[in-house]
Amino acid sequence: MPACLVCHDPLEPFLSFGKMPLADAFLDEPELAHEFFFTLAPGLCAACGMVQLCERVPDARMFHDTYAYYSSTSAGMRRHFAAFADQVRRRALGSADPFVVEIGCNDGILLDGFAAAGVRHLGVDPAGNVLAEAARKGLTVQQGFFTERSAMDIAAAHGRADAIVAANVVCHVADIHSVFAGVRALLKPAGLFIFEDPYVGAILEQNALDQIYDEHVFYFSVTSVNRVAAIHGLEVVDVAPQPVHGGELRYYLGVRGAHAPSRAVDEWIERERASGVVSPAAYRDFAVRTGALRQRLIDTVDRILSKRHRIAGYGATAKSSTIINYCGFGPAEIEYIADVTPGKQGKLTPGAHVPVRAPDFFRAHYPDYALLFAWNHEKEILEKEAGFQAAGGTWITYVPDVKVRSRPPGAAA
Ligand code: JHZ
Ligand code: ZN
Repeated sequence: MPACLVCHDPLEPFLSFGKMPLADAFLDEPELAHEFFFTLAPGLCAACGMVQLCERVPDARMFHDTYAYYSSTSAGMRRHFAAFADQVRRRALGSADPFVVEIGCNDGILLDGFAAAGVRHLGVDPAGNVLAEAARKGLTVQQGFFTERSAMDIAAAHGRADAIVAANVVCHVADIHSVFAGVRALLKPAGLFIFEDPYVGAILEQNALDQIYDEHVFYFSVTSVNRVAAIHGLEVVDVAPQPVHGGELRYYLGVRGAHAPSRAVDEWIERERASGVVSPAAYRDFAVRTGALRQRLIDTVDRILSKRHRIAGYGATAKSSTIINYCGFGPAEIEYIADVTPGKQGKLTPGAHVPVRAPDFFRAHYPDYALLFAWNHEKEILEKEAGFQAAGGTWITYVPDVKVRSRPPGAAA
């Protein structure tokens, strides 16, 4: 029986995807022979409420110098992070010479907002290639994992931080105790630890099973985050929902007693209790619903192919690895996936080995149907690719359910 990474109680798996590849491990032909697989199975810890993967992949296998995801590929996300930086500055950076540390800064999409305002900052990330992009922009960065040890070194070298921030990172780190202990050591007594991650309540509500993959070790709720925080002398003092990545929560944590928690914290915890977000039944239902959703997507694809229509994908997301491999699709079903990331283009997707192509290739080879794997960027992509529908193409989305989009009025038949 696997054990909870937070409290060591037994975990109850509620779903198994079987053997899955690493969601961001795009491959060249010669690499196919030694592709890495692991058992993808999320579970709930009934004792502390933390949802997490039962089998974990070592950090260094996922986060290294050829990391596939560059955060700055979406204009909407650049706006989101500019507003995030503004908010952190207003709420936590009032001292004379404030210092902010970002855990997992990637290409610097969030640090940009601090640097532009002249705020002393440090970004830490193990992935050298994305970090080089941040350094190229003049941001102050350091390569490595954020651990209790490295946090103490940062405090010794730069002083303690007014704010520690992270986006789509804390839920990626199996050694969550090292991260929280590091935060406690590095944060000023009145400082704030502000981070955001996909909200498990949104995953349940939207049947977003493709949020489950190797890098997402944890699926947080306010209840579960507050319990980990308490172990390290921290507490959640505010919570704010964010409309990005399919529904996230931004958590504000302080040293216990340093800030009065807002009413929102209790309200969220009560809502989670009432809606069952921390109870096994909700996850059993999720497994049943998403199993049916998978079948509807397979049937939809089969129906389209039986009419000899062509399907391509859009957005070679980490999420797409889960849905594509879970449905058993390959290049016979999905001809190619268009993606703007240069490092993904020309490669094959993990597990299914669907070729990744540039968006220009999509425009030159429109399929009849395009499966939108970057469904969280729907507005941005549908606007950018308006020509596809105008040329008679049809989008398919699958969150919260399979939807074959009709063409906009006035489009060519
Ligand atoms: P997107 C990654 O997940 C991995 P992914 C990671 N584990 C995580 O938690 C989240 O990010 C935050 C492309 N694209 O953001 C770029 C276009 O081609 O949904 C990306 O490859 N054209 C860290 O991969 C992908 O789609 C566009 O116009 O699921 C989007 O990936 C846009 C907007 C995106 O995250
Ligand atoms: Zn637990």
